[in-house]
Amino acid sequence: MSEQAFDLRDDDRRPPADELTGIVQRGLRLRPKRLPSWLFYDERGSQLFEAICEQPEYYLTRCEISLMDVHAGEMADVLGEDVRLVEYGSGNAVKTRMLLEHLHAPVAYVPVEISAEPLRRCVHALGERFPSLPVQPLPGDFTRALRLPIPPRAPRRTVLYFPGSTIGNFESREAAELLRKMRNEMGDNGGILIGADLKKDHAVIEAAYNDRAGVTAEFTLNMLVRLNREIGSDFELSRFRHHAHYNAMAGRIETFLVSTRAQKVRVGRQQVNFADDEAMQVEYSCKYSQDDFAALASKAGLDVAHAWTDPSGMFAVYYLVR
Ligand code: AVI
Repeated sequence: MSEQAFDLRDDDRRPPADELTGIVQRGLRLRPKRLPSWLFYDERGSQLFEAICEQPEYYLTRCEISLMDVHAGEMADVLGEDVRLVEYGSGNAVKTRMLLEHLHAPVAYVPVEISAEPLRRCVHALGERFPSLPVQPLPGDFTRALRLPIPPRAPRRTVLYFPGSTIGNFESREAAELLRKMRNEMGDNGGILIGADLKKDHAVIEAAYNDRAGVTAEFTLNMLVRLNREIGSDFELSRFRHHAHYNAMAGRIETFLVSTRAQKVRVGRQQVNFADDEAMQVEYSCKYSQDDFAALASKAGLDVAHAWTDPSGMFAVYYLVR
């Protein structure tokens, strides 16, 4: 199964080393130190993320798929005929296929993806399964304004599909900004079909980010492997550990790389000091109750027209309209 994160930037689109060094140095000057989560997704990081999706504790992917299994037909009815489906990220072929399977006379499918290889794979896979569906790949970063390709015929509406709870990796102000941008792109009659993880028993959420096989820990530490390779930093992997905990007040998993001793790390021409037990923040995964999500959507001028949950009530997909 192939999941894609919003900010995948694998090797074909990585920023030049100088730029990357600057990004990392700036993050390490913040208090607490903080690095952006898109740094996870080099080629190895993307593979590890796929492996996370297979872990028994990581319920998100499984629950969203079972939700689609039950409700994709109903979603397609709500979206109606002649839809142009624009996917943020080139998509987990499984969920996208489940939706496309039910859509009524879709006008086109437009996967938006920053990395060439996942985009190519997606076009190929969907072309084989849906030979008569026009697929119009759009290489690019969906956090920026999109110029959608001219569709082969006039769609009745444009629906932006954003599965996977990737919206949760944005802090709430950024998430509202992204939804506002999506609102512009979907137009007056359009909509947004978006997956978001629900709040639940804290232990269940924490276990999903601390799998027993240690795949998530390897995923987190791989960020340092990537930096050592790409900008020549000298992070010593054995001197950092993965730590993910649920902050109930903020409603999010907060993931850190924690220094296991006082140490100095070289990043470009700078020496960076880490104190013993100092935590560097690398990811947020925000969790929303249905009410929280409606409030977030309303900040972007959007209403929840429909909400579906999986049979175990762990995950939700919302249809947002103006
Ligand atoms: C991509 N995103 C929705 C994942 C999440 O659950 O926040 C990334 C992830 N990080 C650790 N495990 C999974």
